[in-house]
Amino acid sequence: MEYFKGIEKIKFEGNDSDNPLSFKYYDENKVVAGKTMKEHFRFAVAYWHTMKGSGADMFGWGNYNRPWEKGKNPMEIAEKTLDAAFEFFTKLGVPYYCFHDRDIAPEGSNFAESCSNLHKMTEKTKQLQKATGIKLLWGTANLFSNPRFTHGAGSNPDPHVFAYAASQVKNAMDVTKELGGENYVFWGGREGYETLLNTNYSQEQEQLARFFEMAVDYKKKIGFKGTLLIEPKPKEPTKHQYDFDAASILNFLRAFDLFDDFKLNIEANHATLAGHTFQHELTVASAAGRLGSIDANTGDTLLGWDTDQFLTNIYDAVYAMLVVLKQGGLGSGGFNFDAKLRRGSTDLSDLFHAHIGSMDAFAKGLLIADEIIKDKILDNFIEERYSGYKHGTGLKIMNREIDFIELEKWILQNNEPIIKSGKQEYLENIINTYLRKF
Ligand code: XLS
Ligand code: CA
Ligand code: CA
Repeated sequence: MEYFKGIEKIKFEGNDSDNPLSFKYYDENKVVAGKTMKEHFRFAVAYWHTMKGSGADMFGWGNYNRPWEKGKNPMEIAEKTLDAAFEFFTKLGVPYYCFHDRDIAPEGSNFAESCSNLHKMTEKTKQLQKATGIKLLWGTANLFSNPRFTHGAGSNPDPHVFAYAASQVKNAMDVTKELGGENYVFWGGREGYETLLNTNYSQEQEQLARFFEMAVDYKKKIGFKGTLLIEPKPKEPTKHQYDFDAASILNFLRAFDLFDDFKLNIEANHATLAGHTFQHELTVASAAGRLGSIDANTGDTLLGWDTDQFLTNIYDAVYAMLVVLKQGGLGSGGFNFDAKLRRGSTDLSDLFHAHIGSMDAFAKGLLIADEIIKDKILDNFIEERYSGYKHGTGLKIMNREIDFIELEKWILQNNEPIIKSGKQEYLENIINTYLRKF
Protein backbone atom coordinates (compact mmCIF):
# COMPACT_ATOMS: atom_id res chain seq x y z
CA MET A 1 0.00 0.00 0.00
CA GLU A 2 1.17 3.53 -0.79
CA TYR A 3 0.67 5.89 2.15
CA PHE A 4 2.00 9.18 0.77
CA LYS A 5 -0.03 9.21 -2.44
CA GLY A 6 0.63 11.96 -4.94
CA ILE A 7 4.10 12.71 -3.53
CA GLU A 8 7.04 11.67 -5.69
CA LYS A 9 10.68 11.45 -4.65
CA ILE A 10 11.79 14.93 -3.58
CA LYS A 11 14.39 16.37 -5.95
CA PHE A 12 16.89 19.19 -5.80
CA GLU A 13 15.56 21.97 -8.05
CA GLY A 14 17.57 24.95 -6.83
CA ASN A 15 16.61 28.29 -5.38
CA ASP A 16 14.72 29.45 -8.47
CA SER A 17 12.18 26.64 -8.26
CA ASP A 18 8.78 27.51 -6.86
CA ASN A 19 7.88 23.88 -6.23
CA PRO A 20 7.40 23.65 -2.45
CA LEU A 21 8.09 19.92 -2.56
CA SER A 22 11.65 20.31 -3.84
CA PHE A 23 15.02 21.09 -2.29
CA LYS A 24 16.33 24.60 -2.90
CA TYR A 25 19.75 24.14 -1.25
CA TYR A 26 20.12 20.49 -0.27
CA ASP A 27 21.74 18.85 -3.26
CA GLU A 28 22.97 15.51 -1.93
CA ASN A 29 25.66 15.23 -4.62
CA LYS A 30 27.06 18.74 -4.32
CA VAL A 31 30.62 18.72 -3.01
CA VAL A 32 31.41 21.28 -0.30
CA ALA A 33 34.74 21.30 1.55
CA GLY A 34 35.73 17.96 0.05
CA LYS A 35 32.55 15.99 0.84
CA THR A 36 29.08 15.71 -0.65
CA MET A 37 26.19 17.26 1.24
CA LYS A 38 24.88 13.74 1.82
CA GLU A 39 28.17 12.83 3.55
CA HIS A 40 28.29 16.03 5.57
CA PHE A 41 24.85 15.68 7.09
CA ARG A 42 23.97 11.99 7.15
CA PHE A 43 20.38 13.21 7.72
CA ALA A 44 18.10 10.93 9.72
CA VAL A 45 14.35 10.90 10.35
CA ALA A 46 13.25 10.38 13.98
CA TYR A 47 10.80 7.48 13.93
CA TRP A 48 9.01 8.56 17.11
CA HIS A 49 7.94 12.03 15.99
CA THR A 50 7.49 11.46 12.29
CA MET A 51 5.77 8.08 12.34
CA LYS A 52 4.33 7.89 15.86
CA GLY A 53 3.59 11.56 16.52
CA SER A 54 -0.15 12.03 16.98
CA GLY A 55 -0.47 15.76 17.53
CA ALA A 56 -1.47 15.14 21.16
CA ASP A 57 -0.51 17.70 23.78
CA MET A 58 -1.15 18.16 27.52
CA PHE A 59 -4.62 19.48 26.77
CA GLY A 60 -5.85 17.33 23.92
CA TRP A 61 -5.60 13.88 22.41
CA GLY A 62 -4.09 13.06 19.03
CA ASN A 63 -5.63 14.62 15.93
CA TYR A 64 -3.42 13.38 13.03
CA ASN A 65 -5.34 10.20 12.29
CA ARG A 66 -2.57 8.56 10.27
CA PRO A 67 -3.60 5.82 7.82
CA TRP A 68 -0.90 3.42 9.10
CA GLU A 69 -2.34 3.52 12.61
CA LYS A 70 -5.35 1.41 11.71
CA GLY A 71 -4.95 -2.34 12.27
CA LYS A 72 -6.30 -5.40 14.03
CA ASN A 73 -3.63 -5.52 16.72
CA PRO A 74 -0.50 -3.62 17.83
CA MET A 75 1.86 -5.83 15.77
CA GLU A 76 -0.14 -5.26 12.59
CA ILE A 77 -0.05 -1.51 13.24
CA ALA A 78 3.70 -1.71 13.86
CA GLU A 79 4.20 -3.45 10.51
CA LYS A 80 2.10 -0.89 8.63
CA THR A 81 3.96 1.93 10.36
CA LEU A 82 7.27 0.43 9.28
CA ASP A 83 6.13 0.21 5.65
CA ALA A 84 4.93 3.82 5.77
CA ALA A 85 8.21 4.87 7.41
CA PHE A 86 10.42 3.40 4.69
CA GLU A 87 8.16 4.91 2.00
CA PHE A 88 8.62 8.31 3.69
CA PHE A 89 12.43 7.94 4.10
CA THR A 90 12.77 6.92 0.45
CA LYS A 91 10.60 9.70 -0.96
CA LEU A 92 12.35 12.29 1.20
CA GLY A 93 15.76 10.96 0.20
CA VAL A 94 17.38 10.72 3.64
CA PRO A 95 20.05 8.06 4.10
CA TYR A 96 19.27 7.32 7.78
CA TYR A 97 16.62 7.02 10.49
CA CYS A 98 16.69 6.59 14.30
CA PHE A 99 14.38 4.72 16.68
CA HIS A 100 13.62 3.71 20.25
CA ASP A 101 12.94 -0.02 20.74
CA ARG A 102 9.29 0.74 21.59
CA ASP A 103 8.81 2.86 18.45
CA ILE A 104 9.22 -0.01 16.03
CA ALA A 105 7.69 -2.76 18.19
CA PRO A 106 4.90 -2.60 20.79
CA GLU A 107 5.52 -3.56 24.39
CA GLY A 108 4.04 -7.03 25.15
CA SER A 109 2.27 -8.26 28.27
CA ASN A 110 5.62 -9.28 29.80
CA PHE A 111 9.32 -8.70 29.15
CA ALA A 112 9.77 -11.87 27.07
CA GLU A 113 6.88 -10.92 24.79
CA SER A 114 8.24 -7.36 24.40
CA CYS A 115 11.60 -8.82 23.35
CA SER A 116 9.97 -11.24 20.94
CA ASN A 117 7.97 -8.38 19.35
CA LEU A 118 11.16 -6.37 19.01
CA HIS A 119 13.11 -9.20 17.41
CA LYS A 120 10.23 -9.97 14.99
CA MET A 121 10.04 -6.33 13.91
CA THR A 122 13.82 -6.24 13.57
CA GLU A 123 13.60 -8.96 10.92
CA LYS A 124 11.12 -6.94 8.88
CA THR A 125 13.17 -3.77 9.38
CA LYS A 126 16.25 -5.55 8.11
CA GLN A 127 14.46 -6.53 4.91
CA LEU A 128 13.27 -2.97 4.33
CA GLN A 129 16.75 -1.59 4.97
CA LYS A 130 18.12 -4.03 2.42
CA ALA A 131 15.46 -3.21 -0.16
CA THR A 132 15.86 0.58 0.15
CA GLY A 133 19.51 1.06 1.18
CA ILE A 134 18.37 3.22 4.10
CA LYS A 135 20.43 2.74 7.25
CA LEU A 136 20.06 3.08 11.00
CA LEU A 137 21.97 6.07 12.39
CA TRP A 138 21.23 5.11 15.98
CA GLY A 139 19.03 2.98 18.15
CA THR A 140 18.03 3.57 21.74
CA ALA A 141 15.79 2.16 24.47
CA ASN A 142 12.70 3.95 25.75
CA LEU A 143 13.37 4.00 29.50
CA PHE A 144 10.88 6.75 30.30
CA SER A 145 7.31 6.08 29.01
CA ASN A 146 6.33 2.99 30.98
CA PRO A 147 5.18 3.72 34.57
CA ARG A 148 7.86 1.31 35.87
CA PHE A 149 10.39 4.08 35.17
CA THR A 150 8.54 6.66 37.26
CA HIS A 151 11.54 7.08 39.60
CA GLY A 152 14.22 6.62 36.95
CA ALA A 153 15.91 3.74 35.15
CA GLY A 154 19.62 3.33 36.07
CA SER A 155 19.24 5.91 38.83
CA ASN A 156 16.10 4.28 40.29
CA PRO A 157 16.21 3.64 44.06
CA ASP A 158 14.93 0.11 43.34
CA PRO A 159 17.53 -2.28 41.82
CA HIS A 160 14.65 -4.27 40.32
CA VAL A 161 14.02 -1.35 37.94
CA PHE A 162 17.79 -1.01 37.29
CA ALA A 163 17.80 -4.66 36.22
CA TYR A 164 14.77 -4.15 33.98
CA ALA A 165 16.33 -1.11 32.30
CA ALA A 166 19.62 -2.97 31.83
CA SER A 167 17.82 -5.91 30.21
CA GLN A 168 15.97 -3.55 27.90
CA VAL A 169 19.18 -1.79 26.83
CA LYS A 170 20.80 -5.19 26.25
CA ASN A 171 18.09 -6.08 23.74
CA ALA A 172 18.01 -2.61 22.16
CA MET A 173 21.78 -2.76 21.66
CA ASP A 174 21.46 -6.26 20.17
CA VAL A 175 18.95 -5.09 17.56
CA THR A 176 20.90 -1.90 16.85
CA LYS A 177 23.92 -4.08 16.09
CA GLU A 178 21.79 -6.53 14.10
CA LEU A 179 20.54 -3.66 11.92
CA GLY A 180 24.03 -2.24 11.40
CA GLY A 181 23.26 0.84 13.53
CA GLU A 182 26.21 3.25 13.58
CA ASN A 183 25.64 4.62 17.09
CA TYR A 184 23.68 3.89 20.25
CA VAL A 185 22.13 6.73 22.26
CA PHE A 186 21.41 7.14 25.96
CA TRP A 187 18.95 9.84 26.87
CA GLY A 188 17.99 9.68 30.53
CA GLY A 189 14.63 11.41 30.62
CA ARG A 190 13.86 10.16 34.09
CA GLU A 191 17.44 9.99 35.34
CA GLY A 192 17.10 12.94 37.68
CA TYR A 193 15.04 14.03 40.61
CA GLU A 194 11.87 15.88 41.54
CA THR A 195 12.97 16.71 45.09
CA LEU A 196 16.23 16.28 46.99
CA LEU A 197 14.17 15.51 50.11
CA ASN A 198 13.88 11.89 48.95
CA THR A 199 17.07 11.64 46.86
CA ASN A 200 20.56 10.35 47.60
CA TYR A 201 22.37 12.32 44.92
CA SER A 202 25.77 10.60 45.13
CA GLN A 203 24.22 7.13 45.27
CA GLU A 204 22.24 7.89 42.09
CA GLN A 205 25.38 9.18 40.36
CA GLU A 206 27.22 5.96 41.28
CA GLN A 207 24.32 3.88 39.98
CA LEU A 208 24.26 5.71 36.67
CA ALA A 209 28.00 5.20 36.32
CA ARG A 210 27.52 1.45 36.95
CA PHE A 211 24.78 1.41 34.31
CA PHE A 212 27.05 3.02 31.72
CA GLU A 213 30.00 0.76 32.66
CA MET A 214 27.83 -2.30 32.08
CA ALA A 215 26.69 -0.89 28.72
CA VAL A 216 30.34 -0.44 27.68
CA ASP A 217 31.15 -4.01 28.79
CA TYR A 218 28.19 -5.38 26.86
CA LYS A 219 29.08 -3.39 23.77
CA LYS A 220 32.55 -4.95 23.85
CA LYS A 221 31.18 -8.40 24.54
CA ILE A 222 28.91 -8.44 21.48
CA GLY A 223 31.43 -6.63 19.30
CA PHE A 224 29.17 -3.65 18.58
CA LYS A 225 31.38 -1.17 16.72
CA GLY A 226 29.08 1.87 16.89
CA THR A 227 29.69 4.95 19.03
CA LEU A 228 27.93 5.22 22.40
CA LEU A 229 26.36 8.66 22.79
CA ILE A 230 24.87 10.45 25.79
CA GLU A 231 22.32 13.19 25.07
CA PRO A 232 22.14 16.13 27.47
CA LYS A 233 18.87 17.72 28.55
CA PRO A 234 18.41 19.79 31.70
CA LYS A 235 14.81 18.98 32.61
CA GLU A 236 11.51 17.56 31.40
CA PRO A 237 10.21 15.13 32.33
CA THR A 238 12.20 15.42 35.58
CA LYS A 239 12.65 18.75 37.34
CA HIS A 240 16.41 18.24 37.26
CA GLN A 241 18.05 15.82 34.88
CA TYR A 242 21.56 14.60 35.74
CA ASP A 243 22.74 14.88 32.12
CA PHE A 244 21.96 18.60 32.37
CA ASP A 245 24.23 19.90 29.61
CA ALA A 246 27.43 19.06 27.76
CA ALA A 247 29.66 20.34 30.58
CA SER A 248 27.83 18.25 33.23
CA ILE A 249 28.17 15.09 31.17
CA LEU A 250 31.86 15.70 30.46
CA ASN A 251 32.44 16.13 34.19
CA PHE A 252 30.50 12.93 34.96
CA LEU A 253 32.43 10.96 32.34
CA ARG A 254 35.75 12.22 33.72
CA ALA A 255 34.77 11.51 37.33
CA PHE A 256 33.81 7.91 36.59
CA ASP A 257 36.57 7.11 34.14
CA LEU A 258 34.19 6.78 31.17
CA PHE A 259 35.53 9.66 29.09
CA ASP A 260 36.92 7.60 26.22
CA ASP A 261 33.84 5.38 25.95
CA PHE A 262 31.20 7.99 25.17
CA LYS A 263 30.57 10.94 22.92
CA LEU A 264 27.71 13.43 23.07
CA ASN A 265 24.55 13.76 21.02
CA ILE A 266 23.72 17.47 21.16
CA GLU A 267 20.12 18.57 20.68
CA ALA A 268 19.50 22.23 19.84
CA ASN A 269 16.30 22.54 21.83
CA HIS A 270 17.87 20.99 24.93
CA ALA A 271 20.57 23.65 24.75
CA THR A 272 17.86 26.31 24.85
CA LEU A 273 16.22 24.65 27.86
CA ALA A 274 19.58 24.64 29.65
CA GLY A 275 19.93 28.39 29.06
CA HIS A 276 22.59 27.92 26.39
CA THR A 277 22.74 28.42 22.66
CA PHE A 278 22.97 25.45 20.28
CA GLN A 279 26.39 26.77 19.25
CA HIS A 280 27.54 26.83 22.89
CA GLU A 281 26.67 23.17 23.48
CA LEU A 282 28.28 22.11 20.21
CA THR A 283 31.40 24.12 21.04
CA VAL A 284 31.73 22.67 24.57
CA ALA A 285 31.37 19.10 23.28
CA SER A 286 33.66 19.68 20.32
CA ALA A 287 36.38 21.38 22.39
CA ALA A 288 36.59 18.18 24.47
CA GLY A 289 36.73 16.08 21.30
CA ARG A 290 33.41 14.52 22.27
CA LEU A 291 30.89 15.92 19.75
CA GLY A 292 29.47 12.74 18.24
CA SER A 293 26.08 13.52 16.71
CA ILE A 294 23.32 16.12 16.52
CA ASP A 295 19.59 16.12 17.17
CA ALA A 296 18.68 18.82 14.70
CA ASN A 297 15.71 20.82 15.90
CA THR A 298 14.93 24.08 17.63
CA GLY A 299 13.05 25.29 20.67
CA ASP A 300 11.04 28.39 21.36
CA THR A 301 12.57 31.03 23.59
CA LEU A 302 9.10 32.09 24.77
CA LEU A 303 8.02 28.60 25.85
CA GLY A 304 9.89 26.88 28.65
CA TRP A 305 9.29 23.34 27.46
CA ASP A 306 10.58 20.91 24.87
CA THR A 307 8.80 22.07 21.71
CA ASP A 308 11.00 20.03 19.32
CA GLN A 309 10.39 22.21 16.27
CA PHE A 310 11.99 21.94 12.86
CA LEU A 311 14.95 24.33 12.62
CA THR A 312 14.56 26.91 9.85
CA ASN A 313 16.59 29.78 11.30
CA ILE A 314 19.59 30.25 9.00
CA TYR A 315 21.75 31.92 11.67
CA ASP A 316 21.45 28.88 13.94
CA ALA A 317 22.31 26.63 11.02
CA VAL A 318 25.38 28.72 10.12
CA TYR A 319 26.67 28.78 13.70
CA ALA A 320 26.16 25.02 14.05
CA MET A 321 27.89 24.28 10.75
CA LEU A 322 30.87 26.44 11.71
CA VAL A 323 31.48 24.10 14.67
CA VAL A 324 30.84 20.89 12.73
CA LEU A 325 33.05 21.90 9.78
CA LYS A 326 35.84 23.01 12.09
CA GLN A 327 35.97 19.62 13.78
CA GLY A 328 36.00 17.88 10.40
CA GLY A 329 32.50 16.37 10.55
CA LEU A 330 30.65 14.10 12.93
CA GLY A 331 32.33 10.77 12.16
CA SER A 332 29.76 8.03 12.71
CA GLY A 333 27.17 10.62 13.80
CA GLY A 334 24.71 12.60 11.75
CA PHE A 335 21.86 15.10 11.86
CA ASN A 336 18.72 13.48 13.26
CA PHE A 337 15.48 15.45 12.94
CA ASP A 338 14.24 15.00 16.48
CA ALA A 339 11.43 17.39 15.60
CA LYS A 340 7.68 17.24 15.33
CA LEU A 341 4.96 19.02 13.44
CA ARG A 342 2.81 21.51 15.30
CA ARG A 343 -0.58 20.15 16.37
CA GLY A 344 -2.25 22.23 13.71
CA SER A 345 -0.15 20.76 10.86
CA THR A 346 -2.36 17.78 10.15
CA ASP A 347 -1.62 16.95 6.48
CA LEU A 348 0.68 14.10 5.51
CA SER A 349 2.43 16.52 3.16
CA ASP A 350 3.34 18.69 6.18
CA LEU A 351 5.83 15.98 7.14
CA PHE A 352 7.62 16.60 3.84
CA HIS A 353 7.50 20.40 4.07
CA ALA A 354 8.95 20.29 7.57
CA HIS A 355 11.89 18.03 6.71
CA ILE A 356 12.60 19.75 3.38
CA GLY A 357 12.68 23.18 5.04
CA SER A 358 15.13 22.07 7.70
CA MET A 359 17.37 20.14 5.30
CA ASP A 360 17.53 23.26 3.14
CA ALA A 361 18.27 25.50 6.14
CA PHE A 362 21.21 23.29 7.17
CA ALA A 363 22.43 23.02 3.57
CA LYS A 364 22.41 26.80 3.25
CA GLY A 365 24.13 27.01 6.63
CA LEU A 366 26.83 24.66 5.36
CA LEU A 367 27.44 26.74 2.21
CA ILE A 368 27.72 29.94 4.23
CA ALA A 369 29.88 28.44 6.98
CA ASP A 370 32.21 26.96 4.38
CA GLU A 371 32.74 30.40 2.77
CA ILE A 372 33.36 32.03 6.15
CA ILE A 373 35.91 29.37 7.05
CA LYS A 374 37.62 29.51 3.64
CA ASP A 375 37.99 33.29 3.87
CA LYS A 376 39.47 32.85 7.38
CA ILE A 377 37.83 36.09 8.41
CA LEU A 378 36.79 34.89 11.89
CA ASP A 379 39.85 32.68 12.31
CA ASN A 380 42.23 35.53 11.56
CA PHE A 381 40.41 37.81 13.98
CA ILE A 382 40.48 35.24 16.78
CA GLU A 383 44.11 34.35 16.12
CA GLU A 384 45.13 37.98 16.35
CA ARG A 385 43.03 38.42 19.51
CA TYR A 386 45.01 35.75 21.38
CA SER A 387 48.37 36.40 19.73
CA GLY A 388 49.79 37.86 22.96
CA TYR A 389 50.09 34.31 24.28
CA LYS A 390 52.44 33.37 21.41
CA HIS A 391 55.40 35.41 22.65
CA GLY A 392 56.94 37.18 25.64
CA THR A 393 55.10 37.04 28.95
CA GLY A 394 52.01 35.41 27.40
CA LEU A 395 54.09 32.53 26.08
CA LYS A 396 55.77 32.14 29.48
CA ILE A 397 52.29 31.86 31.08
CA MET A 398 51.28 29.09 28.69
CA ASN A 399 54.63 27.29 29.03
CA ARG A 400 54.47 27.33 32.86
CA GLU A 401 57.66 29.44 32.97
CA ILE A 402 56.30 32.23 35.14
CA ASP A 403 54.47 32.52 38.47
CA PHE A 404 52.41 35.08 40.44
CA ILE A 405 55.55 36.67 41.93
CA GLU A 406 57.20 37.19 38.53
CA LEU A 407 53.90 38.46 37.07
CA GLU A 408 53.60 41.00 39.87
CA LYS A 409 57.11 42.30 39.05
CA TRP A 410 56.12 42.51 35.38
CA ILE A 411 52.95 44.49 36.20
CA LEU A 412 54.92 46.91 38.37
CA GLN A 413 57.08 47.67 35.32
CA ASN A 414 54.31 47.65 32.67
CA ASN A 415 51.33 49.22 34.45
CA GLU A 416 47.81 49.26 32.92
CA PRO A 417 46.79 47.05 29.98
CA ILE A 418 45.18 48.77 26.98
CA ILE A 419 41.60 47.65 26.26
CA LYS A 420 41.19 46.31 22.71
CA SER A 421 37.77 46.16 21.07
CA GLY A 422 36.11 42.73 20.77
CA LYS A 423 34.37 44.10 17.64
CA GLN A 424 31.21 42.07 18.13
CA GLU A 425 28.95 44.24 15.95
CA TYR A 426 31.56 44.37 13.20
CA LEU A 427 31.74 40.57 13.21
CA GLU A 428 27.94 40.18 13.26
CA ASN A 429 27.75 42.46 10.21
CA ILE A 430 30.33 40.31 8.47
CA ILE A 431 28.18 37.20 9.03
CA ASN A 432 25.31 39.09 7.38
CA THR A 433 27.39 39.90 4.31
CA TYR A 434 27.91 36.14 3.84
CA LEU A 435 24.20 35.44 4.34
CA ARG A 436 23.42 37.88 1.54
CA LYS A 437 25.60 35.90 -0.89
CA PHE A 438 23.31 32.84 -1.00
C1 XLS B 1 13.66 13.79 24.45
C2 XLS B 1 14.83 13.30 23.74
C3 XLS B 1 14.69 11.92 23.12
C4 XLS B 1 16.02 11.34 22.77
C5 XLS B 1 15.99 9.88 22.49
O1 XLS B 1 13.54 14.95 24.80
O2 XLS B 1 15.18 14.25 22.78
O3 XLS B 1 13.84 11.96 22.03
O4 XLS B 1 16.60 11.99 21.67
O5 XLS B 1 15.51 9.16 23.56
CA1 CA C 1 16.72 14.20 21.21
CA1 CA D 1 13.71 17.21 22.70
